[in-house]
Amino acid sequence: MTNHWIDIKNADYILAMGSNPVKNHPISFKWILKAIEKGATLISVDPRYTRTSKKAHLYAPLRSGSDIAFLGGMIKYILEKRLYFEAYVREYTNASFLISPDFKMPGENEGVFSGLTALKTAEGYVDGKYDKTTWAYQKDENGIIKKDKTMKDPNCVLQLLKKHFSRYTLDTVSSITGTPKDKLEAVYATYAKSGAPDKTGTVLYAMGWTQHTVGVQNIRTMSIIQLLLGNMGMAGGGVNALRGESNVQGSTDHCLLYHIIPGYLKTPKASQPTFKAYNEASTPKTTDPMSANWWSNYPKYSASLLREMYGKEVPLEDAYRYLPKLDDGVDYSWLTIFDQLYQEKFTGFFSWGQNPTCSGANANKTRQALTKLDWLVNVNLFDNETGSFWRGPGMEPEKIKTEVFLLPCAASYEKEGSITNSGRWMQWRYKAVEPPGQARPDGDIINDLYVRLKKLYSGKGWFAGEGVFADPIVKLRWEYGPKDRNGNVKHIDPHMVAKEINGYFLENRVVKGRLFNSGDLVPDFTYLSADGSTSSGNWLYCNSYTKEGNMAARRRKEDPSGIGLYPGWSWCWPLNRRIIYNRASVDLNGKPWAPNKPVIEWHLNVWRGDVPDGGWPPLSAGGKSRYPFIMKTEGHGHIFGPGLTDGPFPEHYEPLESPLDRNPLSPQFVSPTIKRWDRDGLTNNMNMRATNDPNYPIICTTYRVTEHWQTGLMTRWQPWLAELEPAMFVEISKELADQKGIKNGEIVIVKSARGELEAVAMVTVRWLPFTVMGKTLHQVGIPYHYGWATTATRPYDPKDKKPEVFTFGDSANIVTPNIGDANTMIPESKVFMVDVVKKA
Ligand SMILES: Nc1nc2c(c(=O)[nH]1)N[C@H]1C(S)=C(S)[C@@H](COP(=O)(O)OP(=O)(O)OC[C@H]3O[C@@H](n4cnc5c(=O)[nH]c(N)nc54)[C@H](O)[C@@H]3O)O[C@H]1N2
Ligand SMILES: Nc1nc2c(c(=O)[nH]1)N[C@H]1C(S)=C(S)[C@@H](COP(=O)(O)OP(=O)(O)OC[C@H]3O[C@@H](n4cnc5c(=O)[nH]c(N)nc54)[C@H](O)[C@@H]3O)O[C@H]1N2
Ligand SMILES: [Mo]
Repeated sequence: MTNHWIDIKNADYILAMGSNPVKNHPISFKWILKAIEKGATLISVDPRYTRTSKKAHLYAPLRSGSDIAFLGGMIKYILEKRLYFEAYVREYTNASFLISPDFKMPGENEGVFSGLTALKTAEGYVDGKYDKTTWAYQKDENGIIKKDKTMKDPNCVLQLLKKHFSRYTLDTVSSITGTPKDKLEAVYATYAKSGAPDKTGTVLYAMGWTQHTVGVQNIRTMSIIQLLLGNMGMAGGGVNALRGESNVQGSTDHCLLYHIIPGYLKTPKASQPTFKAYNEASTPKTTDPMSANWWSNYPKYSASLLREMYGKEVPLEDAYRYLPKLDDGVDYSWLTIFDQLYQEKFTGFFSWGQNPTCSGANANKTRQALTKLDWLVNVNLFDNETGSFWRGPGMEPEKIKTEVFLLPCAASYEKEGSITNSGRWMQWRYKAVEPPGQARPDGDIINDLYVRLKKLYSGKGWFAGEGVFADPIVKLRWEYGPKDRNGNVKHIDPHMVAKEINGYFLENRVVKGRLFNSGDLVPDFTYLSADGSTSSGNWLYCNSYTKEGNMAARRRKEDPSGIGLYPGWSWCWPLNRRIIYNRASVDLNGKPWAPNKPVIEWHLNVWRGDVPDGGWPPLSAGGKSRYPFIMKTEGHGHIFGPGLTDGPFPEHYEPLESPLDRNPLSPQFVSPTIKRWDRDGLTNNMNMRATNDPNYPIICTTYRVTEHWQTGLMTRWQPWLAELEPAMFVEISKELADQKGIKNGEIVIVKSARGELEAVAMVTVRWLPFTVMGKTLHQVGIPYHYGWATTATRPYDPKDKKPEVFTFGDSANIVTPNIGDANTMIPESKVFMVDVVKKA
């Protein structure tokens, strides 16, 4: 979230699109209701009429996978009717920037942007990669970007945007999305009202937008709208990802994903052999003196991270050499890892706090992949379908070589530590009860693993001489708990970990006129240094554990801002700034655009309110000021976004599995730059695809219910919850049910090119057929919480021979496709093709 949960109450318009907050983020609704009480309008856009739709003032359906068309139409509407917030767009976004005259857009270039190298096939380009040379700003002789502040130059971003989206007429959009035209217009007209300077609109999105081959571009389309309407940096505005697992924000900050290391630093690449080369490649440059270009501080953060990992004794270049490197052009995402497992490129696998045989797309392939391992370690609260994969449907245990270990671990209430929520708030939590039996906190399991690995690699003791390239492990600093006589950490102390993440001075230093001694905690990241004199496990969290104590544990309830910032409650990154990009919430003189809900204000030559995005004076101060979007090299919000792999503007492409035989907008069928698993290896690799295939004529999506949590490990064996949602079901419209002769409550089979799933038919008015390109299309939906281990095979209580409620079903991922987003590789679990038939 650019903003935070409580801030939703400040919105005048709330668009829940690509999410279902009533079901999946119920507490968010507390703040949505507060906004509604003050007169806000709630809009729900979802293929299915959800509980959020029920609460909304305005609901519009759309066919899964058509959000870019839907929102592209909104961009056209805003531009044509001049409903954008002109001063904001001109001063704070790159709308006025001039783009290279060689840049070409899909409307004039066979459905793709300029610079594509790809194979041409009957369905357009495939296996493509963009050379982004033409996606460039025009610059003057000093390297400063050329601008046209009138935004009339045909090569300026605003005019290009207008031209690009001029193709997204109401008729075209409606025929792609299946949304009636009056609904489109109603949503556009309502949301566009948030473009008034003192009005704000927020967007709440989650997996309905991300789990697509065009997932990142879905979010980009909305980000463009938020910039056009001047909603970024404002109270009640922003682009707000309602995040999933309770600490997924924290784990992403600390490097859950393969392409980043803590604090969104870049994972080193093999082509960057030295720390110098790595820093050089990672640090953006600008000649514009008005741009803060915050990432120019990169070397300070990377050096401090290496110091945390390897300490002062190891030279920075050596420490860098110890880090694993990515090969160029290879991705190490979830789909790729399981494909590699499937191809027997791994011998062992730690499945840590996950259940991939149920959560991962194309689950049959995932399950097969596990049979090819020598060993599997399942670190979990309970045994699950992953640890017991060899017992699953269709498995022949006697033929499976994989040795499985279960390491029981403590649940969140059985250990101390922090959780960072979607609003970037790091909140400290305490241990409530002791873990049962042999269960231990994850940190202690990792610590044991480390102590033993170190012993193996150090060439001492009973495993002597096993270590190859031992230094990266042996020299690792490990100051995470009290030590035993051998210098090994006995157990993890979460406070020591939190302090390491914050960082220390490693030498006595005077910085900004203050004296610090070696061993002092660093007050915030502006004190970090590139010369190796500071450590910090994550620069973004520097300031979270200081001389004043554990900031995340704070529980002060005052709100001097009056807009719900609560600066003394826990701590949030960066620097306790509750709304990021907040310098865009004021005019050039530092006066709030929305005086009724000011985030910051320039008052008597200082900022008051939230922690400002940099302390420089407002833009009217000229050279002493800095542009507000400080994380962008050019200091401006990106309406034109040249950083992505699949285009600087969003463009509608069909999902990999589509009910159509062509893209209504252009000759390019699906995104040209996605990795087409269905093309390399085909069926022998279990990457099947069915598109425009009469055997699979129905669109399908997957989603959540309140009663279950994820793959259901923690909820399916809870008798009350199981009673409420006992079984895999498929929601199907009355029209489709009639056509198929299916009755409510009957058992049906949902089948895709990859597998078959039993489900209870839930015939409902919540789904309506779509009219797309003149054809009637049906969509169905299935929840993703089930697995093959049910209470029929495993009772709630081992002593309980006859459970009262039987759960049944298997994972939705039996039927989902093996395809990922062009930028992130998240699987396209929100749209694919199936058939639904009565069980014989
Ligand atoms: N009770 C409960 N709460 C949860 C979870 C849980 O398992 N149980 N899981 C948590 C996790 S990890 C996450 S990531 C979040 C996910 O939160 P959400 O993203 O809200 O969850 P979903 O229900 O998967 O999907 C949201 C909606 O997307 C719609 N949808 C499907 N296709 C499309 C499309 O193409 N476009 C649009 N606009 N919408 C589409 C679906 O109909 C669905 O209503 O929830 C979190 N909260
Ligand atoms: N078809 C389809 N597939 C999806 C999605 C979808 O919408 N549709 N959503 C996707 C999303 S958003 C997500 S986040 C993934 C989730 O995918 P997974 O993370 O693989 O699934 P979970 O069921 O959340 O697994 C978490 C496991 O952690 C265990 N656990 C709980 N607490 C702890 C702990 O403290 N320590 C350890 N070690 N284990 C613990 C739980 O028992 C559980 O088995 O699924 C994805 N898969
Ligand atoms: Mo998630």
